Amino acid sequence: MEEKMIWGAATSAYQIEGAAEEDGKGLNIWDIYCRQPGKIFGGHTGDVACDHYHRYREDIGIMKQIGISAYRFSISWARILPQGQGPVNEEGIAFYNRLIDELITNGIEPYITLFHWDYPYALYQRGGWMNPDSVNWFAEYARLVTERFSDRVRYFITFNEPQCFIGMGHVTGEHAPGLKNPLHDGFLMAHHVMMAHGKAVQAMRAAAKRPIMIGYAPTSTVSAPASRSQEDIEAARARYFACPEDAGGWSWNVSWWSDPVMLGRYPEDGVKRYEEYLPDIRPGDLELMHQPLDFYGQNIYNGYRVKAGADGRPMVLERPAGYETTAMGWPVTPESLYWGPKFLYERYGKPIYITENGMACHDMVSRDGRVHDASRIDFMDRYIESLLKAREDGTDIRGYFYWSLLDNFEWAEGYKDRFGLVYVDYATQRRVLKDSAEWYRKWIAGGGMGEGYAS
Ligand code: IFM
Repeated sequence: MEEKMIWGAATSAYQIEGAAEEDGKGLNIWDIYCRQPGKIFGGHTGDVACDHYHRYREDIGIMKQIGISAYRFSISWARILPQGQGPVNEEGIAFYNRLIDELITNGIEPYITLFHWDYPYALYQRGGWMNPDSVNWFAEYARLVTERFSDRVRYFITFNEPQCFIGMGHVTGEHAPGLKNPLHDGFLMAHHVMMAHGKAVQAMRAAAKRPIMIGYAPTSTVSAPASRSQEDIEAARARYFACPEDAGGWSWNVSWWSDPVMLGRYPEDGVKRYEEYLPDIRPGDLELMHQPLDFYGQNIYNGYRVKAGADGRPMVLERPAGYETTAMGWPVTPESLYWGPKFLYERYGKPIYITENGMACHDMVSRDGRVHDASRIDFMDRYIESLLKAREDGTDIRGYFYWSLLDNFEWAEGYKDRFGLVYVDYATQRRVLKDSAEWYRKWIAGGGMGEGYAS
């Protein structure tokens, strides 16, 4: 690969910023949801989080120390548009201007995600993603972000993990706004989200102050072949892109959320399987969703193994007894960063960024004052090795963002789970760089195939 590989870290607004009601910010659905008893572990909220709103300079200093060349963060929609649309909150814009300027001064490329789950409460009260106007609301917000920041920011991502904010937020109900709507509503909201993506891309291209790069960041659990045989590889690929037979599992799906955006059509098997839940798909809807993109992001944490069964159909293998897991019980499967990007690149043909990858560990500050997170180092080492192997084998991979820079608010799990390269003591807001931050620093500084690597 000729293209340079970027090494970054990612966060999202609600998970780190805090300042929930400061400087004119409007409320979002997570502000409201967290205040309902029993919804979040320990009754935690994002009201203060990592206080990044006030400590962003220190945090950027840490990024510089680690040596990351790119930082992926999200904008809090309600911080800059308190009602979701209409009057602009200039103090909110000023915060992001300070953040962006500080990143650039420190030689770190900003990657803006427009939407990472914190939907403005005022728009939710108007029907949220169920309302067809949500398409225009998002495009208006995207236009504003582009007008204000594209003089300095080149990379933009529309949505982070639409599977989660629709599936977990509006169908299974464990995330904000906590709805358990019928599946038909889920499909309608998904349709609106992808139209909102397309309309936003059009608005952003029109408003950009200079050429910008736009991508999309869904998530997937990767289907990896049990062996290198052609049959198993085909079986794994088929399973990865298939729409689940059980419509209840629909939202955890690659092709439903990406084929319309990347290829301009819904996957055929899904259209047949989910016929009874489908919204009214009007002429022009799919064309709108399918706007030219510059890259395709993917959040990948783990996967499962698949082999070709005797009847040729994909068979998912049981995990072996005692398989490796993270502190949250997620399987550790480094091969996901080989097969996921490879299959996605073959299907969608766009440069790939791993927009999130990481693990939660049982981190603690030891007596020597340090955080010895050996298992995170091993995880990163093995996952990155797979990713670079895929790159060597011809998958066009442009970057890797570790999730997350800081320990932060892990949604329904509150502050229980720690994903950061940097430990946060929430009582004092003291930051401690973990051993993994030092490992990543060395990696980027030229160890292995760090910055500037070209195969
Ligand atoms: O913290 C989340 C992030 O907001 C979205 N992707 C998965 C991460 C870990 O659960």
